[in-house]
Amino acid sequence: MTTTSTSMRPSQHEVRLNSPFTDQKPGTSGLRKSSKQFQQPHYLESFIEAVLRTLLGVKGGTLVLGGDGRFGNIHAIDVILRMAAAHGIDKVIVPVDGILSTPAASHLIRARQAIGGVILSASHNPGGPDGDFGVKVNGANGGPAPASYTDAVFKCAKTLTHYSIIEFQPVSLESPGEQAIGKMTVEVIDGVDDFVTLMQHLFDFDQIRDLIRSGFPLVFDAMHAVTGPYARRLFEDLLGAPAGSVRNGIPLKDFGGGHPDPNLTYAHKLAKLLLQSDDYRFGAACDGDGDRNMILGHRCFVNPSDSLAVLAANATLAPAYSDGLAGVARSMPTSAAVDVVAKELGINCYETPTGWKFFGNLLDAGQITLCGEESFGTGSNHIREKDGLWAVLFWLQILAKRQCSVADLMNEHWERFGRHYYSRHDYEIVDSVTAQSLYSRLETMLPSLKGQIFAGRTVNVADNFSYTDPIDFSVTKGQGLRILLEDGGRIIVRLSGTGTKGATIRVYLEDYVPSSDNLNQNPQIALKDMISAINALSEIQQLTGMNQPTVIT
Ligand code: VG1
Ligand code: CO
Repeated sequence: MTTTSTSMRPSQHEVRLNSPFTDQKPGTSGLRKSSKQFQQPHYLESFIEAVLRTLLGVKGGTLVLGGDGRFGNIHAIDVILRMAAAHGIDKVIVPVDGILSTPAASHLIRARQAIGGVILSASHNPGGPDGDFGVKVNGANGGPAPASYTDAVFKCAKTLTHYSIIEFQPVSLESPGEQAIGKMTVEVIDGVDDFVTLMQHLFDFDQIRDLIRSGFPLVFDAMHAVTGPYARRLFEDLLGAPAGSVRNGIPLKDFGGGHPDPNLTYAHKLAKLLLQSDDYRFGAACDGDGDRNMILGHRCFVNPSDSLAVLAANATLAPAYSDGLAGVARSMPTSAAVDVVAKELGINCYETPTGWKFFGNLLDAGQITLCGEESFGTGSNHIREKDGLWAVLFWLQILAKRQCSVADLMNEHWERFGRHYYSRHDYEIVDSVTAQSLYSRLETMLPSLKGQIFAGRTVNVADNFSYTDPIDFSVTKGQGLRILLEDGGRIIVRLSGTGTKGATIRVYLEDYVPSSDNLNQNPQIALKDMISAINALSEIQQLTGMNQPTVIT
């Protein structure tokens, strides 16, 4: 039973009561599932109904909508537009072809004073009919919705009996212009323009252009995901990099069969170009939805935790940050490299749980300017998401000012601040029950570790990380098992919240050496005692049946 496009009145469809959302992990932003799961009848619709019932200001409000171009993007945009119209949204801003990166969405929400945005992406997870799809909901500040909102959405979804949608032919997303669905305006915009203008305000494009033209060959891998159109405009059209500097620049529904996660495993072709050939001086890649980044120099991989520290130490070289930083923040498993920089700068450094949403309050309150995560995420107060291309431009800005190589910059940084050797070991697609029991067993062993010798050092702290937000005092518990050793060594074990197949166990390893020490070891060798100590304690290899991690970063 639906109304026709001429009457434009919302029609009620009955949705089965056995809600499909009961398996959603609590506290996770949005919904990330297999494309197959999203194809179940009314699955997407029930989630969107709950979102539109829970979001503030829907009637008469403006919404931003777009995605990373993966399989399901265009269909979801069509459904969400018709549901938004049925719920009384006044205007939806959609980019051409529905292609919108997560950072560009965050910027648009803020710039257009929208009530929020819906971003269609499963981020770094593969796409296509056999891959994953996702719906992320951001609030009016442009950032990922807090747990209180997502919990309310799932609560609402469980009790739905119907959803509202208008029957209407799909809106054309081919070129900019205004269209209407009933009383609602659909404004199709160039999705690249606003973001590029923002970047031009933050960085000195003339200086970066001079660097690139001075014989500084660079390569950017868009991994056939969302950043291709942005990167081509930025690097090739505006900054003078030769055509072809942006590789895999056309967004594809299945990312060309790849895994759009910019790390040494999934972006190995790019890594090889920088680490094993002499053709390029700088390389970078972003993930599916454009919020992550990997930075590479000639024969030099920049660890993401170090990247944040380098940006903080050199921030004043970029016009946007020339007045200095209010403070910085990092997620708990991110190395303390930025803490050392913050100490020297005399600014606060906050430690938050994993996930960008925890930076939101600190950014909104003006307590921090830069923040980052070990998982290739870096960002600033210019938006409320991590921003892959922003980080790449920031690095180029610093290199343009300092006129040195990436490797020289890293070496100088360690000589000044000391080095945090760092590595993350991921065990992917582990049986969920096995992973949970390994984690619980390890947690019960922690209290007896305190004061003991572990990996040859005294254990100062062994606990499960709990966070009290310094702005709203909300408490978030159970954010990862920590073993903190004397002299700054840290071992952390967490279960991933973003995987869709089984469980992923992440083991984070970190050790600090002062600048007088050996700064040029392979991290796997520098961390070998910690690696064998945690492997033995957790029995991770016996319990998972895996004799090595799936991904080592
Ligand atoms: C991972 C990362 C985390 C990041 C999250 C979302 O989460 O570890 O740092 O914030 O992905 O990134 P988990 O729970 O799998 O460890 V994205 O690019 O999906 O916004
Ligand atoms: Co992402």
